[in-house]
Amino acid sequence: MATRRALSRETSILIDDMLQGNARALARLITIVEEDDEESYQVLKHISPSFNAHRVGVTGPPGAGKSTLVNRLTTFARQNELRVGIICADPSSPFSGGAVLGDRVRMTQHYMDEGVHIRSMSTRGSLGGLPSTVHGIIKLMDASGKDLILVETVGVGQMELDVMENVDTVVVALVPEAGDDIQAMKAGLMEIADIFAVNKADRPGAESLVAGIRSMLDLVCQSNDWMIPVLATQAENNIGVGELYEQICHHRKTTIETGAFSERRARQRHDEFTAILQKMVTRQFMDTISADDRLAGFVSQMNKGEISPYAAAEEIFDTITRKLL
Ligand SMILES: Nc1nc2c(ncn2[C@@H]2O[C@H](COP(=O)(O)OP(=O)(O)O)[C@@H](O)[C@H]2O)c(=O)[nH]1
Ligand SMILES: [Mg+2]
Repeated sequence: MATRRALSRETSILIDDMLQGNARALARLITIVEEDDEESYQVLKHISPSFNAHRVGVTGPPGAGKSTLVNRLTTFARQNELRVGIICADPSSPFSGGAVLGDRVRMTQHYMDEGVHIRSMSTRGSLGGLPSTVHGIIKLMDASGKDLILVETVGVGQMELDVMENVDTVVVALVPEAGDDIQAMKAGLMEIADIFAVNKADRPGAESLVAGIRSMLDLVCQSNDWMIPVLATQAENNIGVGELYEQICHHRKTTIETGAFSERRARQRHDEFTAILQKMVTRQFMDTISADDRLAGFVSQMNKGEISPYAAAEEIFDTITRKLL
């Protein structure tokens, strides 16, 4: 077996501090988890298994007003004395890094608030963080005692949809622009939304977008337990955001009552377990292959095109598992 590193003393102290609510310790642990290596595994293994925060994803096209909504929702949560974690995995401006700056400006009031921890993840190239990393950060924030975690992603790709698999409530933000409802359908946003926020409702076309989404929802089979609300919001003017906040709370309450909440969490845990196991097995196999000339031979034959990837994988798999079992 590959040697498994134990948690370093330094990291162990960081974890203790983070569990006491120390913001600097939390920030440093997030950096460790972002590395997605052995140390990050150990950190995630050690943090409390009892998670209490409600995890809310806010997704939608760039410019829909997601950051503004998150900012407003944070204000409501703070009025209710909830501690808030914000994760912006929004690379809307990967070239200039403007997303981070913009979000900072939009969330200035919360930057000075000790009850709010903000983390931007747009440094990781176009995807703004891998789903597994975002999931790790969500857990860290949860373990550090946050009550509400808001995760902002741009709803454009599979990665972002995967991030949304890791939350309890998904808010899809759209704006009244030509064909936005159709865009939402194409991007797979209709399937993942628990709540729709038609933002920039001060602009023309908002009402018809609300109606369009409602009629689309009528076509798909909705669960009887939760009727997906379609709300008109003006994040900029703080109109309709209180209702959005209430619907988020309502979604939590309802799904806990129906059992959908724990079902979703169970599915997330299972996906996570499978992903971890896959990584561990792959790493172990790769180590074994590089330490064994015969096995490495299959790989180089495969690289040269002399045998197929299927044949190489099968030979190697059979050889290793015969030894193990
Ligand atoms: N007209 C109008 N503009 C808004 C509204 N909400 C946000 N905006 C503006 O839309 C722009 C994009 O907002 P932002 O929150 O950064 O969008 P994001 O890319 O989805 O995070 C900003 O200039 C906001 O001030 C709204 O309700 N009405
Ligand atoms: Mg944003």
